[in-house]
Amino acid sequence: MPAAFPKIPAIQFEGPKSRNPFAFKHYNATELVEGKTMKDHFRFSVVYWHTMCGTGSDMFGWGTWDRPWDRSTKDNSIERAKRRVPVFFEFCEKLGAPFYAWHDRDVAPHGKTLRESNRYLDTIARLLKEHQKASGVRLLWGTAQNFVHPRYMHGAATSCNADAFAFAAAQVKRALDLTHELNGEGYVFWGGREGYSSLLNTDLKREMDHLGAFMHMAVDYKKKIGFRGPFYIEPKPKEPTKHQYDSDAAACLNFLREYELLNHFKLNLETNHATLAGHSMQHELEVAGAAGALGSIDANMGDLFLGWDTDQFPTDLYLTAQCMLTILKHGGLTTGGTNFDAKLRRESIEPEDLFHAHIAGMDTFARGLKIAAAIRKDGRLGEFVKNRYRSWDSGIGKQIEQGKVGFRELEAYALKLGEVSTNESGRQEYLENLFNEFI
Ligand code: XUL
Ligand code: CO
Repeated sequence: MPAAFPKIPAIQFEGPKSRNPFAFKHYNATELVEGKTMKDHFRFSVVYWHTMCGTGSDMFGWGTWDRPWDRSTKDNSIERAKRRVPVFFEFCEKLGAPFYAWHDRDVAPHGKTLRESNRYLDTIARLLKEHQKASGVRLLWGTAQNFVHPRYMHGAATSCNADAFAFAAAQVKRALDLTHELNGEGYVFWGGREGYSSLLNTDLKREMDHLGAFMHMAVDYKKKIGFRGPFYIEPKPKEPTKHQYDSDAAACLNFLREYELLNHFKLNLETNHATLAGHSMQHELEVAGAAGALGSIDANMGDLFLGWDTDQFPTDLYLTAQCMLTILKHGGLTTGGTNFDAKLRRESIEPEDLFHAHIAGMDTFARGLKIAAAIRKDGRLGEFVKNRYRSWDSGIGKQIEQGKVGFRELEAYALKLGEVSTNESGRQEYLENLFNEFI
């Protein structure tokens, strides 16, 4: 098959002065930051669904992207699925992305039966394996698409229909087998339609119990096949349902604790999902980090004026600097990665736009990393926070943290003290300006 991107060379690092749009200005894979290469900090990953299967359609209009490699084949055909594999790997190789991610039903088409779908998936799996081997591009995570087909209209693991639950289990089983076979680093559960549109027709407790049972079955199966990669839950508060059970990091952690699953899961956090939940991405990262559950990120951003899940490429320096500050604080990404769950704008219609978008995302994250590392090296921000809590390092604060005092002792202490007179300024504006020094 001829090259899909014949005019585009392998993207190289040329430095900030370069004016070449097909070069990195800031992402330099081998450059060390805090003793680790940029390649290892980020573990950048390209998603199959938006990159190969996106069409540019939205709720109001048909697709706008006419991909040359799709022209000779029919929608949802195995021939089209086969043709897309080499195109995808050519893209990842030229971009220098070390990882990729898929849903079962975006690499391979839906069959008329589960058996036929499985056969399609096996055919494509062989191709993916060959291309992974030839290119060195690795699988960051796999996942099952349990939300597009009408059988999942009421949800999958949380459906009112037990047959849909069974079907979803069968699908996840195969997706796990395949992730394992392709040496995937992890496996993601995003609760596509695990939620409700109306409480009038919903038994919330029963649905949550079913979701817990489903996850335990997945953990059991993972052990059975010897898959060692982590499981991740990806929070999202709404879309497509009005309330998704995995609504944000805190809700996911609560679910995992309640159903005794926390040892088996970490979180895969996505920026646009965080903002839909009314949180910043940094908030979600901090919440996950505090629970030791910061696993991986779906790197994108939303548009506050549109308000829905626009999945734009991350080009906001404040965002990436804040993300990297928190990620570095919690020890960095290990099995996870920086996965571009992001899509081109409807008006960005040419294949080369895929390169511009990913280069932009990678460069913005590289700058974010350098900014975060510089803030950490400077030390003023870290020192400010440390100093702000110094009352806990000795005296009564230390005794509280050590569990040595209770309400009685604290009452006696407070009576003696008379009043809290030592409050200091939070200095928010000073710190925001300090942060800006490094942008
Ligand atoms: C949907 C979304 C998914 C998950 C994987 O909003 O983010 O693509 O990342 O199922
Ligand atoms: Co995602």
